[in-house]
Amino acid sequence: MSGSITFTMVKPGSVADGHAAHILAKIVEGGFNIKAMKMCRLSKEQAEAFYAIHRDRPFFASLVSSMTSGPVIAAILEAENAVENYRKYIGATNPSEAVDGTIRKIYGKSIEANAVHGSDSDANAEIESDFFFSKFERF
Ligand code: IDP
Ligand code: MG
Repeated sequence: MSGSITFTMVKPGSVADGHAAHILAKIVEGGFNIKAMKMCRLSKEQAEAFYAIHRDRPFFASLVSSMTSGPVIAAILEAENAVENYRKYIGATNPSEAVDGTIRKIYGKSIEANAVHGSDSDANAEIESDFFFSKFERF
């Protein structure tokens, strides 16, 4: 398959609730090809760096706390127009505003605990993929 990449994480709340396998199955069913994947737990410093763009937002401390509360499953996905198509597939940031059938609508519990991450641009997909994966872990 050819196409572009995006980066995703199954967030700690969804892993803790036992939804990871269902979410990963849905990602594959959606036509997203897994190029790299691992389970890991972010340190506070790593979560702060990953979400640095949101440093000044009122929810930053809470976001970092929830993203470090347990392991995530991080993955690089490939598809045609991966960034845009994956964001459509996961749904709006706020699960209550997400379209029926999207991952965030099904598995999201709140605007913060919204089940999954998805990159917002091709440039950030590369930066975020490099943040988590060495070239030896990418296929
Ligand atoms: P995105 O994940 O849809 O790209 P962003 O605006 O980049 O949304 O926000 C990053 C993450 O920060 C969201 O996925 C969510 O977990 C959290 N977040 C965003 N807005 C809020 C908010 O208003 N309150 C609490 N958490 C938020
Ligand atoms: Mg974002």
